[in-house]
Amino acid sequence: MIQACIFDLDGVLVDTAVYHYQAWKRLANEMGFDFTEEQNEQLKGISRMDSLDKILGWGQQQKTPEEKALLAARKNGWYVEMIGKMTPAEILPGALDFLKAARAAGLKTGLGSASKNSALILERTGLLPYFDVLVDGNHVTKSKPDPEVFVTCAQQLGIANENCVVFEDAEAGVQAAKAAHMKCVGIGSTGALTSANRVVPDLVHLTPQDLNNL
Ligand code: B16
Ligand code: MG
Repeated sequence: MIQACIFDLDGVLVDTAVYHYQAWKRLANEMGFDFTEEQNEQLKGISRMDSLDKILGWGQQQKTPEEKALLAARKNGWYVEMIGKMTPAEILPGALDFLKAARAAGLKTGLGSASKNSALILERTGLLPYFDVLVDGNHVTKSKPDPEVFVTCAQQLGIANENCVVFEDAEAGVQAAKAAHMKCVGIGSTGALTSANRVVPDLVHLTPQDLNNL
């Protein structure tokens, strides 16, 4: 019996991937190389430092840990400037209505995001009041596909893992949900995220009542 919904942020509730892409691209361009939107797909759901390592690999750049910290901070400065201007109009289709319906149906709601900027994004988009618990990159040490972020969220919600359903747009996140023994709804094109229990294009196509038939 499903008792809680745990939502990933980027790609499920809002599309911040476009801002991540712009900021990482600017950083790569400063270092003298570029990467494609297809490559950017690989950065979805993984942490800031893991993203930087991948990008540096694409550009064949060697950096010290100190240089990497400065580069990540530089990218984050540009990113925060962009997300600081987000509005509720940027909530993805169906997300707000689904959150409201889940809470009205008595389900607990939690956030399980890799982002260290989740509070600012939720505040800017007006989504903050719809969550019982927030767990993000500030509270965990291991990145998805490790299940730590979802397990921590379930613990804080006081709900057994088996009774939680995770909403994810990234393969690493689907694997994390499965490793936590939670149900998983993939958000994206059907055909991708094949290990999710069900894949829907967006939250318009789902009701809380559907969750007990996953
Ligand atoms: P930050 P999610 C993830 O968010 C993004 O998908 C990923 O591209 C990003 O690197 C990660 O957050 C860290 O974000 O730099 O803001 O800490 O999909 O887990 O909500
Ligand atoms: Mg995501």
